[in-house]
Amino acid sequence: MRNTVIVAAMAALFSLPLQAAEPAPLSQGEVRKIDVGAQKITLRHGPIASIGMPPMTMVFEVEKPELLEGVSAGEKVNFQVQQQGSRYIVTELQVVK
Ligand SMILES: [Cu+2]
Repeated sequence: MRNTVIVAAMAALFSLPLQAAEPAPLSQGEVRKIDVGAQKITLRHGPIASIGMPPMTMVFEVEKPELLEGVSAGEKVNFQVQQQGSRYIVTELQVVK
């Protein structure tokens, strides 16, 4: 809450649009494994600036199973991830054609 107020004050001060209104840029990855039942996806991903994560291969949760539709292992994807405590949740997933 306090941070929100500070960010809002700074945005007003510099007449910039609020960062919160804009989603973080998508991160790049390659699909290693998909588990639709468990709503999980294993990605070899590049750096994720929004959560300060270096490149690695790891398992993510997906916000909803529909995100995994039409996605296969081996495909390159752009994705958005949100950190909730120790959970990393993919909220957007696009196959790179
Ligand atoms: Cu990671």
